[in-house]
Amino acid sequence: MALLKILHYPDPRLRTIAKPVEHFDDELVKLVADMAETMYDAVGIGLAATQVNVHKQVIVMDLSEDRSDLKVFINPVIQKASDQHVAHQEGCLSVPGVFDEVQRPDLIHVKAQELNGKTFELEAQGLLAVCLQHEMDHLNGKVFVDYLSRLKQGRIKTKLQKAEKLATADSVPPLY
Ligand code: GNR
Ligand code: NI
Repeated sequence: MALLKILHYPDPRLRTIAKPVEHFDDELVKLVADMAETMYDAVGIGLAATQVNVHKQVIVMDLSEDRSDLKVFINPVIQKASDQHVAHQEGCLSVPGVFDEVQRPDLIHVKAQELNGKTFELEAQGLLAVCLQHEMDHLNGKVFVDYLSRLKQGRIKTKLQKAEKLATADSVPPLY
């Protein structure tokens, strides 16, 4: 297993559209294991492959209190979404330190595949629905800040670019 590097907004690679998984092989098993390790290490509730610069339709998630219920969604598709929307406070491992409200359909019907290729369907509501839509957006090159005002997007970009600069400066200390 290995920890993967999480891309940070506004990295243009977060805009890449993920391709469907075709081969349910050992390479996919390794990717899912590494993504799960990375998600647990970062204390997130979900992670899309896009965020670790792998552009395949793969999502890992664990909404359990004790982090013991790993869920894997390969090639997910929303088959139906309710007209009724609900607001939820969202955060993102690719947008550290930023939390804001996003409106999304309250109830969704999703079809996806398991790690072994088996197809399953589920009806999601509440946090599961929010998280699934947030992760599926990543696979489509979308980040939750895209739903916020241009003013907020600009402020978030500036804040994260400054943080990135500081992090780079810290890792290369001056000689004197
Ligand atoms: O850890 C995460 N928490 C979260 C909270 C509210 C709505 C969505 C999320 S997903 C996020 C992890 C992440 O960035 N996944 O892409
Ligand atoms: Ni995210």
